[in-house]
Amino acid sequence: MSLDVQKIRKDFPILSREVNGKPLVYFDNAATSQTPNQVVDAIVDYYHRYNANIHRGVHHLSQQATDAYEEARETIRKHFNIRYKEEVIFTSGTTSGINLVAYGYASSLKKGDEVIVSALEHHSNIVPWQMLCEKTEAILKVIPMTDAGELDMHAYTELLSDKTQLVFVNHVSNALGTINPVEEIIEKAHQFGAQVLIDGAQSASHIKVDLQELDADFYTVSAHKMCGPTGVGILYGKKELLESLPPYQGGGEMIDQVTFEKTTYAGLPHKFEAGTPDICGGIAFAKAIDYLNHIGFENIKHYEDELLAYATEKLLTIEGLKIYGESNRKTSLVSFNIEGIHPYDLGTILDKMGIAVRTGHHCAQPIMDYFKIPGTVRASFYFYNTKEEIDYLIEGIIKAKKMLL
Ligand code: 7TS
Repeated sequence: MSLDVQKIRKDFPILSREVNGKPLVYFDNAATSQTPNQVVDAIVDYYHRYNANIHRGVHHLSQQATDAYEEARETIRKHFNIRYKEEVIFTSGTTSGINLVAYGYASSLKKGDEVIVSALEHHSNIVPWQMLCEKTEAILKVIPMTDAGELDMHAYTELLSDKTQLVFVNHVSNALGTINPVEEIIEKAHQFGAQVLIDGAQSASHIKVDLQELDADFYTVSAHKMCGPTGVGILYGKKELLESLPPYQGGGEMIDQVTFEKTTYAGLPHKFEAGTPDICGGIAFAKAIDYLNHIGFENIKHYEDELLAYATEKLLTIEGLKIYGESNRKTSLVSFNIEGIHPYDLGTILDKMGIAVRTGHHCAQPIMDYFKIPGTVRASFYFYNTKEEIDYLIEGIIKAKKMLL
């Protein structure tokens, strides 16, 4: 089945606005995706009809909000084929999910233990582990990358040993779009008894992930990259591992009994959900997942592959343009530079034409260092983008090139 993109675009009023007097072309979806009416309506409905704190009140509204929030958890569980509802921890997004796990391992890692990260990571999946290594004197090892922007899997195999405790890799690189072979990474790590955290910030929006099949130990997601609101996401963790980790934050909701002598903690998932969560955000996240499933991930993938192939082919006709990230397993994202032009300058001119791209290091400085560049221009597509918009980008780049060179 093909997508009726014109019909889909009607769900996103923002796509019809103008920027700098030109129709908006929104190609910054890897930073945050746009939000369809169905999700915005769910947010409005929550605040109009049943805004209340959850898990606490005997009153009607509190019960209604609690039921909706727990139903949202169930929708998310089903979508990712997670075995138990307790394994779905609501967080404020990928960054907080990773920090929760990194904090938790501080009490079990020992001096000389090894943890493995990849060269393709967002800073969110580097810095928390560096902080963990500083605290525990564990050693951080890095899976190197290749010129094509793929992980060197042979080198990965060599890094693994009985000392390896943890491996953390993103499913999809935000700077290059590479889809990493996470199945193989997980399987190999498990052979050494190591646990694996997969950063799913860039994958969950494009790929339907089956977490039982994937067998990741932890998986993190941000709602705002998959048509949901900002400030909410989930951490999936295998039950026995989550049970063994200490709570991340103390406060209301996460306790069983509190006395000044001793506090006992609530069971999963509440142990990791201190304080009032983003109730509306969780409910809206589930709506976003329903929306995406209604469109269908197979349809999304098929259409986005077409957009990627089209954009890649057209971009490469521009003289002096180099694309970074040449894996043949990519999501719909192109990161590029034009010889002699700073990415920031190109991005600024494109913005004047109403085209939103991201420029800079994309919070992935080690990748930029590898290519010895200050940054790239990144155009990241989603299922509501069109080939006509890509044509407009190409025209824009050609015009900008004339102005800048
Ligand atoms: N990991 C990856 C792979 C990401 O792409 C991002 C955000 C994060 C973690 C952090 O997610 P957050 O929701 O907690 O902020 N990436 C981007 C980006 O590429 N441009 O802006 C944000």
